[in-house]
Amino acid sequence: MFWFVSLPTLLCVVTVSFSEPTTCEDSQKACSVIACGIPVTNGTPGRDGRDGAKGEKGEPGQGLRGLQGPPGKLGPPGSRGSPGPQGVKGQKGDRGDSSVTETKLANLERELRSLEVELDRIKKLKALCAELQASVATPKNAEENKAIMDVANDHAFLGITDEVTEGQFVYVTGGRLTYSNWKKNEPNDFDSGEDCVCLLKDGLWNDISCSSSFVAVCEFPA
Ligand code: MFB
Ligand code: CA
Ligand code: CA
Repeated sequence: MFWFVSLPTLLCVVTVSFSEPTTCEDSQKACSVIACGIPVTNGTPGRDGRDGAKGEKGEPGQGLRGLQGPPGKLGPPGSRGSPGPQGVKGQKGDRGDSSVTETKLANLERELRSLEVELDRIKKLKALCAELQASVATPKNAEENKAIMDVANDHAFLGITDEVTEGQFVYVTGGRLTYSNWKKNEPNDFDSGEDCVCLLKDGLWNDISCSSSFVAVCEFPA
């Protein structure tokens, strides 16, 4: 055990062996400046020592990782990739609901039959007059309209139809109407099936079904 007592004038270094106990008095015999029994206080700290030699390089520190920065700007689109391998063949689909298709087909067939009947009637009208080297009367002005009305003296078919394009009436001999005398709110393609034209007793026109039964007036070239 070493006792160092720092005094301004004298220092004694006293060494003791661990084999025998040593009292302060014994030490005092060896060094008169030791004062026994007087509590001493620590001396003032000495000056800092010189810096030691540079240490070995330490292991990389495990410091706190910085916060993740914001995402960078979107880079330019990459080049188009090559087509991937062909996919696995899909499972066979469920059987389609053919009922809707069958219904639509039935409606179309019914409409076609109706048009065929209408066309047939027009053809018959044309054929009737054609046999006489005439055509179904088609008034091109009010005077002709009245003349046909007087001859027919009843409802009569005129040689006019919108069979080909609904709402676009043309002469059965070709060409678009240049004169008309429609009744109010006509033509109306009533019940979606009126493609022929009837001259009424009062001289007005109404579009009617081509399967109707009326007389026809044949018009002979002048
Ligand atoms: C309709 C007419 C149609 C038929 C129907 C009986 O007028 O446009 O051609 O004559 O009546 C409401
Ligand atoms: Ca029509
Ligand atoms: Ca009508």
